Amino acid sequence: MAFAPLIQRYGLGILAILSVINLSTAAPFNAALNVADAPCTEPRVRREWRSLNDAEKGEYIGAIKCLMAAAPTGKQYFEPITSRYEDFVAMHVNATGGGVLNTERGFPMGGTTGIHGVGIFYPWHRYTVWQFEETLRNECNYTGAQPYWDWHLDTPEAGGSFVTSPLFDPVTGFGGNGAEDEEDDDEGSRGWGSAFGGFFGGGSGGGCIQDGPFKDIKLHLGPMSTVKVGNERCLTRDFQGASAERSATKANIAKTLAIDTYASFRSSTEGSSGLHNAGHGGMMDVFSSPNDPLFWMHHTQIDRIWAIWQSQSESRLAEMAGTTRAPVTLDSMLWMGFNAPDQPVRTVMDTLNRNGEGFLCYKYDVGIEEFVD
Ligand SMILES: [Cu+2]
Repeated sequence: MAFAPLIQRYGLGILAILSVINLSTAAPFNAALNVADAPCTEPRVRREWRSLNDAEKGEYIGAIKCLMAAAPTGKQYFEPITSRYEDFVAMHVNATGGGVLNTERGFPMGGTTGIHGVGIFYPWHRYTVWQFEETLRNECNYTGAQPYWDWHLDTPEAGGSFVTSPLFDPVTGFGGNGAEDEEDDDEGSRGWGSAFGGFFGGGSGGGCIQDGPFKDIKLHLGPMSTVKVGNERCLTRDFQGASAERSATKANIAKTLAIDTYASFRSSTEGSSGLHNAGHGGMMDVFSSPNDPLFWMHHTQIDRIWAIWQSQSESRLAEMAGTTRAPVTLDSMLWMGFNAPDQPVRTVMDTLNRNGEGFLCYKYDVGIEEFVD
């Protein structure tokens, strides 16, 4: 099926709409389009999950369930999509593959395309988290900011532990581990279907999650890059708490924040420091990971780490490096398919849009003081 030309045509359509909107005085239909006149005067404040009260937590979970119950917009491009929530999963699957759909066989997984292991990792995820937050607010009446999961608080040195994280609370959180899967311990294959943890198996779970608000949801995208009808399954998790606790230490985070170039900082986050993997509880399905709502909590923390790194020098608001299909610059486009207009990297460099080139307007409640004395 000729998906790629369809999407290309759609992309051009979006550009046409953009130019019309910019020339008219009509109200923009999407905050992301309202670039020129969007001074950030009242930034939303993103807070750590455990600083929300129970009502706020309930409102956030309820808004996600609302998206999961709402009609999809992308079904014409990705047939398995069943909900507005899965629009976002499909975008991540597709962007991971470089934005080119190759139906049944999925996407080529290479180091020079897509959104992981490449320079565009941070800006692309910043943009998609923002779009998710906007969608919760605009389409599901959510009134708060996107919360984050500070996994450092779940390390023994901070007085916690991964498995007892309040994020996994069955009532006020996202529910806990998947059922123990005996085969998972030696086979290592079950993790391919796990949306959270256990990419290579060997975690303490591996089966369907057992409790919490998402216990009964059905996944339709993935595993991995597969996008085809007929893959309905439960949400699985496979906790690998020890590796998460090793990575999320204050010393390790401080060391990562002390790196002085974006290129090294980015590759350390995704590689040697283990920070990106920390919240994924080990590794998780790199393509369809947003199937698990914890994805957004984790990636907001990852975004916070970038914002904190940026906060150490003004020049970092314009520092970009690395590759996707070509060298990544401030002018590289962030591809969001049917979910949102494509935007150049420069528009998401500053969460407070201080130079007026972007549209973001948020900040984090706690900054570098948490990790650096
Ligand atoms: Cu990702």
